[in-house]
Amino acid sequence: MNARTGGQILVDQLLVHGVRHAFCVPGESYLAVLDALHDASIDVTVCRQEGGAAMMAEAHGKLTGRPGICFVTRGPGVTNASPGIHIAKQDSTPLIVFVGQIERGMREREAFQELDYRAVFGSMAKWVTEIDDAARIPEIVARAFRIATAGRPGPVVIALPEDMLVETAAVADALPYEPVETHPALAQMAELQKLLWAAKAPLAILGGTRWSEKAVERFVRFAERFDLPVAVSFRRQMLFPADHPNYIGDIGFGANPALVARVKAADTVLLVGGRLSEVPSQSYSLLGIPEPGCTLVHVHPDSGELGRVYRPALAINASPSAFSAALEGLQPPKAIGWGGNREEARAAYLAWSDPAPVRTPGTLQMGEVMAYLEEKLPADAIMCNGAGNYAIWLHRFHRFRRFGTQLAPTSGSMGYGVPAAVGAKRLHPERTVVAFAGDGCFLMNGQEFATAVQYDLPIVVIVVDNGIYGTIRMHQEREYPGRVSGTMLKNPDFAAYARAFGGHGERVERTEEFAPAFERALASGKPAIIHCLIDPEVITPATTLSAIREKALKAKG
Ligand SMILES: Cc1ncc(C[n+]2csc(CCOP(=O)(O)OP(=O)(O)O)c2C)c(N)n1
Ligand SMILES: [Mg+2]
Repeated sequence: MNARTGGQILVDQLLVHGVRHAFCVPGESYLAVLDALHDASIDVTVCRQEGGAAMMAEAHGKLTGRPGICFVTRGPGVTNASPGIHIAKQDSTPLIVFVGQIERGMREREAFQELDYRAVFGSMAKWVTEIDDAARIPEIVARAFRIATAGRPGPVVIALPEDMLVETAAVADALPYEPVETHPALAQMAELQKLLWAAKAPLAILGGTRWSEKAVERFVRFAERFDLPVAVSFRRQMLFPADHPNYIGDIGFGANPALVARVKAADTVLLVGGRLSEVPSQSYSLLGIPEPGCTLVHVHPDSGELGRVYRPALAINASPSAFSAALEGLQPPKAIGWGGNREEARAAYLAWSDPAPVRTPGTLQMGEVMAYLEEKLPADAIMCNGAGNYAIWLHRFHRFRRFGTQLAPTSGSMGYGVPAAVGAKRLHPERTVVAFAGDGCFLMNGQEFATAVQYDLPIVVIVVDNGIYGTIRMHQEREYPGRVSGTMLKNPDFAAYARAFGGHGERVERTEEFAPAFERALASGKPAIIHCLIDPEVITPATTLSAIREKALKAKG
């Protein structure tokens, strides 16, 4: 057996496990890996900041269900990557972050950029380890792939001491990892059928990860056969097609009050893949804790999540994919008696998600922009965003129709949209990729627009600029009306920013300017930014800053 360097062994393991992409910011700590990547059939995307690199890798995890791969240097490199690691944790996304590390013999002296990764990422990652012996790379990397994808997926951090990477070892490659599947038992499916037959007003809520296009198709078929209304969790719209008559909306920030009421009134809730955490549970108000106050069937791939917050009537430890496959064996009741529940819920969703009646102050109507995009965008367009009130336009009015079309952090991490779009376009160059960003959100990782230019990735970034950290200003006006503090922004010309980077830039101040600007952006064939200036008064589609302030002042008397 030939001896290889640690760097070579590591890259060979990535190839064994099917890795085709890696995202990095280089460091002198892992030159041996960069050297091994020189001749490997892995597309390396070099980024401008580790936060961007980790988010791009995380976006790959979301789109493929396989671990996204990121390489960063020690100390400041990996701490910069931490928002991507946190997103993977909260969003249940498989991700492996490799960190170049100081030499083994220098440990514990606080050497240059030395950090204790187990301590720093211990509560954020599923597993944190350091490889001390090049001969153990195949074993440890294979385990990292398993851990990142098993149960509830998440991030793994692996530190690679610099001297270990240049050491040679004669060791065999691992075998390709096989994701561990968890199937529901027949008896559980029979029990589920019994509960559904006894239900008066059931509905399903889909969330989490470990779904696939096939799993979504199977769930759609089940929902049709049972005439079941189906909602999705916060930022999980791609789990059920919004143009399907059984879809009744999402329970995210600012959810449709009619939908919230309907979930509260349901006697049977089938929660598949999600955890119904703070945001989708509307601050833990939808179901009782621990007794949910309805018949809760909870399906989750991690047994530790079952009964963690809510006590289910039936707990099924299975991945959404395996569960959806098993649903094919369920028989609906002969006469389904949900009494028009689904039709009513659907009508409420259609009314709520129609941008036509929305009128806001100012010359740029985002409702009309959304209506245009709905006409214009293909069903497989990938839509990305970070955090901020601007995202409400996308999440309320865009009809996500396919699996694999949404990249949105349930962790609420600002700055995600641009790197997610770059990652998506690298994976699917043939698809339309659009990122929504606020003026605050954009500049958290806007530098990755340079990465889009470097790799010739014509994404379209729609910057919704209201000159404020709007979300926080909204909360501020509610709690401290009229006392504006720490939420104002003075912004650059984002269209000129795009051009300075070698992309296409457009400035839009009026509704009628948007469509031609978007067409020109697409036609340019370049990464593009459409700088949309909206009135800061337009804080949500439904209310204004002044209205929030007045209401709060009145309440304070
Ligand atoms: C990394 C990070 N920092 C801070 C916050 C808190 N936060 C949530 S939304 C928001 C403002 C977003 O501003 P902008 O992108 O301009 O969007 P807007 O709300 O104005 O539409 C802030 C500061 C966060 N969610 N993530
Ligand atoms: Mg803003």
